[in-house]
This record gives sequence, structure tokens and C-alpha cells, in this order.
Amino acid sequence: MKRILITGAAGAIGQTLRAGLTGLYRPLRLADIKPIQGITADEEGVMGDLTDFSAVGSMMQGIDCVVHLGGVPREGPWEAILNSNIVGTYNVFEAARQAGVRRVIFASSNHVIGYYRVTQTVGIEEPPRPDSRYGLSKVFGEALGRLYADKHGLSVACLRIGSFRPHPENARQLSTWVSPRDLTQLVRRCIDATHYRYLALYGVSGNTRSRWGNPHAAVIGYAPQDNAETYAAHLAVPPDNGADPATAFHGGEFCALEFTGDIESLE
Ligand code: 15L
Repeated sequence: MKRILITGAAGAIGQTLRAGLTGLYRPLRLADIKPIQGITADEEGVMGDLTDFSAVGSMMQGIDCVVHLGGVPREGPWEAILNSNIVGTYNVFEAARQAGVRRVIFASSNHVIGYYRVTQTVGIEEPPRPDSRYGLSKVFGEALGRLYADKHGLSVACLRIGSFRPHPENARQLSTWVSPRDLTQLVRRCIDATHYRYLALYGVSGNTRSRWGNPHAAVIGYAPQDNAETYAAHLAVPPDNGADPATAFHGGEFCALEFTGDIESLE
């Protein structure tokens, strides 16, 4: 896997991966709806909208592996999620298949399992419980990846990314934080692993308080170096009485957004 395309390359994760991968893979093709600044000799910049299938098809030419980050990275109106995350992700997988791309690494999110209670450790076998339209779009992307792996033989890794920040910023992130260098290592392992058909992985650092089971980490040799506990003394942990959706569930604030349900009835 030498010729890499990153979609959504102008975003925060895209720019971190760009810094970590440039020079290791040639070309490193960087695609975004916005212009990419400062393209170097080892890189190629492509502007394009993921809802435009022919533009996505052009991005894929001569590529071995796509790292698909593009889309809306948070909760948003249905139209925006539908176009950017659902249509856009379909276009990426289908254009990859048509272009003979061998592997797709899909930026999913922990919000696919957002409505599990934080008292429960969640792995990769539990049914999805999305906490938002955003989380729902990531469930779609994971299922799409499974379809393209099973039906078309693509190699697919879905990364359920936690809280990507320079350092954890609140009590929840003592569990969910992923450092820039750990996420970069995870993506590199996903690119470099010689063979896999379908993997689902949490993009999380080696946090003492992590409540996500990550059995596929061993398959590719992902060994996080950072632990949010280093920052614990500075982050107050609110008491969890199970009555606030923002602290009761894995998805945090995403679970509290627009919540009109009955929290006590949610197991
Ligand atoms: C995500 O998937 C979002 O992209 C990001 O904005 C964070 O909110 C993160 O999850 C999180 O759960 O902290």
C-alpha cells in the first residue's frame, strides 16, 4: 500500500495525518472541498466535492488505499449529514471499487455506540446504538464497508475515533481521548498491515479509564503510547447519577442533544 489518498485532508485529523505520513507514501494525495495549503514535492493536492461522483472517481485513479475522513465531523442538519456523510461515503466506496483501489480506511466514530451506558464496556460485537444523525451516518459507513469487503473483496478498516485532541479537555475524555501520535500510528498500522478483509477498531489512546474493547488492535499491532490519565489531576470528574444523558452514556453531549426520551428506561 504505497499510493495513498486522504479525503477531508484539510481538517484537523487530515492535517495531523498529513504531517505523519508525508514522505512515507508516494504519492500522498490530499483531497478536500477546500484548497490544501503548502503542497510539497511528495504530495498532490486535489479539490473536489464528495457528493460529485465523477470528481471522487478522478481522485481514486492510481491509488492503493484511501483514508476517508471527509464529511461533517459532528451533529448537523439531516440534509448536510445525508449529502456529506451518506452520499459522500457511498461515492468513496463505489468509486474506489471501480478504480481498483484495494483498501479503504473509514473514519467512523465512537458515536455509533453512543447510547450504551458508561457503566458498560463496549466492544465491536454489540449492535449499534447511534446517538445522533452523525452517529447514524457512521453506522451506515461501517455497514457499507462490510458490504464492500464481503461482496467486492475490498480490504476495509473502520476506525471508531474517540476524542481527537492535543490533550484531553474534560472528564469524559479521560476515557475517550486519542492523541495525535496514537491516531497516526493506528492509521499507519491499518495502511501497512499486509492482509485483512474487515476490521473495526476504536481510535483511542491507551487510557486507563477506556471502556472500549479493541480486539482488532492486536491484529494490526496497534500499541498506543499515550494515556489520558497523565492529565487526570487537572480534569474534575462529575458525579454520575445516571440521570444526565451527557454523563450517563458513552456519547456524552451528543446523547443530550435534542434528547426527549426516557433516560430511566434506557438500559
Ligand atoms: C466525534 O466523532 C467528533 O467528530 C468529534 O467532534 C468529537 O466530538 C468526538 O467524536 C468525541 O466523541 O469526543
